[in-house]
Amino acid sequence: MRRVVVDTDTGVDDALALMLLAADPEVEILAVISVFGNTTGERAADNARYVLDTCGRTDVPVYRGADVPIVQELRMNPGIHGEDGFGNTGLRPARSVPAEPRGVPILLDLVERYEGEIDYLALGPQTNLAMALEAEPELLTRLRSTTIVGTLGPALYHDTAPWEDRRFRVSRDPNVSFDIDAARMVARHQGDVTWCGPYVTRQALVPEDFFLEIASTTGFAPAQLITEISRDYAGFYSRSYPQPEGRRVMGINDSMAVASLLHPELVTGAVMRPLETFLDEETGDRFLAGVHPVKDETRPIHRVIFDMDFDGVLERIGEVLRRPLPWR
Ligand SMILES: [Ca+2]
Repeated sequence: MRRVVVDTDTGVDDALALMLLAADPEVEILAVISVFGNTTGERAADNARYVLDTCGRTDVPVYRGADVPIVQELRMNPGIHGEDGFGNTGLRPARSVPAEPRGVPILLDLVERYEGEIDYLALGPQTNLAMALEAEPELLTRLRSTTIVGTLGPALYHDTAPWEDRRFRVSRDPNVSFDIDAARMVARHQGDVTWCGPYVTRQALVPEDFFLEIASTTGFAPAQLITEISRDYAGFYSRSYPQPEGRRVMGINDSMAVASLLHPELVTGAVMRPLETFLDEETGDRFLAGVHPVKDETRPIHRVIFDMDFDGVLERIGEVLRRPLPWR
C-alpha cells in the first residue's frame, strides 16, 4: 500500500491525475491539499472535491492550502483551464471545502504519523511545500518521496538560458514561475525529490477523441467529467500546438507525474542534478532547471525526468477511465 498526499491547483489535467490515484487499489490518498495556480485556491479545493465525489471517493479528505505565493504577486492560468479551473462549466461539489483546517498543518501532522511513508505529489506551484519546509526544514527527508510538476528539465552544460535551448522548446513553466521563491526553497533541500516538468509533459499531447470515445462508449462519470471540463482546454492546446487536419489535442501534464510515481517503469529517462533558477530578462519569466554538478558539489541533488513511455501512460489512463465505478 502506497500512502499519498496530493497538492493540486485542480484544473483539467489535475482532475485526470486525481482519477489515476483514486482508482488505484494500491494507493491510499491521505489528503488532498489545494493551491492557487490554474484557478484560485478556493476553486482548486472545490474542484478536487468534485473530482473525488465523481469517482465515488467521498472518503478522501480535501483541505485548503496556499491561496497566494510566498512573496511575488498572484498570477493564475485562467486562459487555459477557465476562470473556475473547470473550463467555465461552473460545476461545484455538493459541499464546498471549508476554509479550516488548513492543509499545511495537516501535512505536518501526517508526517509525524507516517514518518518516511508518504509519497507527496505537487501538481501546482510549490507554495504549500515551501510553507511546510519553513515549519519543518527536514520535511523532504521525512517523506518517502516527493514528485513535482515543474522545471525545464536538465539544462546543457554551462547553459545560462535553458529556456532558449531548441531541444527544450519550453517557454513557460507556470508551476515554478507562479512562485519562484517556493520552487527555489524546495530545490535547496535534500530529499528523494523528482521533478517532471513541461519539457516532458508537453511531449504528450493526447487526441481529444481518446477521451470522447471512452466517455461515449462507457458512459462512465469520470470520463464524462474529463470531456465536459476539457472543451476549452483542448481548444487552447489545439491552437497552441496545431496538428495535421486540425485534429484537437490536449495536455495530460499532471498525469505524467502521477504515472512516474505509480509506474516507475514508465520513466525512460532521468538524471540526477542540482537545480538552479534562471531569469529571462526579456519576459521577466523565471525558470528552474537541472544543471551540471560541480566538483565537491554541495547543493542538493534531485532527480529530473526527461523522457517517459508516453504510450504506456496513455494505456494506464485508458484502463482507469474504462473501469466501471465503484473504484474502491
Ligand atoms: Ca496542476
